[in-house]
Amino acid sequence: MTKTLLRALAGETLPTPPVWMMRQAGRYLPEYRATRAKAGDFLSLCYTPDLAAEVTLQPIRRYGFDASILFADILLIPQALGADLWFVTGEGPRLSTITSAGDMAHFKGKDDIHETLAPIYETIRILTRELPAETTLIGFAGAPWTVATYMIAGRGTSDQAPAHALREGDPETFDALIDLITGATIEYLSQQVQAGAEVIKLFDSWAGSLKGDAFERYSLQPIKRIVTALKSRHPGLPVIVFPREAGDSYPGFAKAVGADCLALDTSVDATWAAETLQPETCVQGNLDPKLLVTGGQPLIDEAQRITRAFRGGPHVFNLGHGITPDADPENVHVMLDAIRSA
Ligand code: 1CP
Repeated sequence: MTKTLLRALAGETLPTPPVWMMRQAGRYLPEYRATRAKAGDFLSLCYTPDLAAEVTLQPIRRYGFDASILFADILLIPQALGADLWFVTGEGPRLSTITSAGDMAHFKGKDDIHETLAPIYETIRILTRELPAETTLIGFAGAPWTVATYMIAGRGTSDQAPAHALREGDPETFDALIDLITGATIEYLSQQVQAGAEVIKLFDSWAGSLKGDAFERYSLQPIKRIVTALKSRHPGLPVIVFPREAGDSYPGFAKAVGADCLALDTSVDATWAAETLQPETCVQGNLDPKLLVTGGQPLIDEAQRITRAFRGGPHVFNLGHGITPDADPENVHVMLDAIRSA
């Protein structure tokens, strides 16, 4: 096995960690903005395999990252299930909302999503042909709780209040929604693997707003169900999980869900994580994306501090959240040089 990402995910300690970035294909790159303009809008870009493959490849050409992440979005599953989805430029995603069981009555079943999602599988097939031999292809989906927060509120929210309200006020409807998303996600990711995705990442971006029993029931358990099903269908498939802002629920999480790697957000201290989390699992993270905006010596120092902190065990270098549109593309070269010379 020569691909460095796969080696780290298998538990190997490497002299230099494999590197990729969350949202590495995105608006901070002029070539992304050009291809997006050609597609017309964000969803057309996701559903046009040639163009989606092109933007997936752009950061690989520019920086030679060790991994490439499929260009798509976590909100394509809601759309495939029958929710309305559109993007408001400069604001973000908008979806139809869910306030009662009636709003889900017209949804499709978990096995009926592939007609909508077929272009995504085609993007993966193109990438398996076009990616450099040493680059690992990561497929992904949102975790059920995070996807549910968007489906219920109809947009991104800072406190996920509408989702919490449905969870507490109408648990039957909420549980049915989580179950539907979980089942659909298993089918979607399984098709991604069949098309050529070598690693799967699950993004639970809003895991941090669940506490105690609710965290266990709606972040951990659905993720565990997905990981278990995928690994039984695709033995040996490596899985990365990102329970963002899970705080004191990070320890034990990867093991509990059966994942191979735990992605860390910016709030997690690398020295603490090296002592507490890395002995149980490969860790991924966790440079603050703001440093790619501001750059300079603080960027170099922090990239090297993280690299050195995790040097004693399996580590995948990444950001603690997605790179932002105002990041300077030159700073990514600075980050890579810093990691390699740490
Ligand atoms: O204007 C544009 O061009 C759209 C910006 C954009 C991009 C580049 C969106 C809208 N989605 C994406 C691609 C994307 N999204 C990828 C693949 C590209 C890559 O990583 O290189 C991935 C993995 C995602 C995942 C995603 N989408 C998450 C989970 C990760 C995270 O950031 O926490 C979430 C929450 C989304 C929803 C979403 N899609 C887009 C936006 C702006 C948002 C967030 C909306 C909000 O919360 O308000």
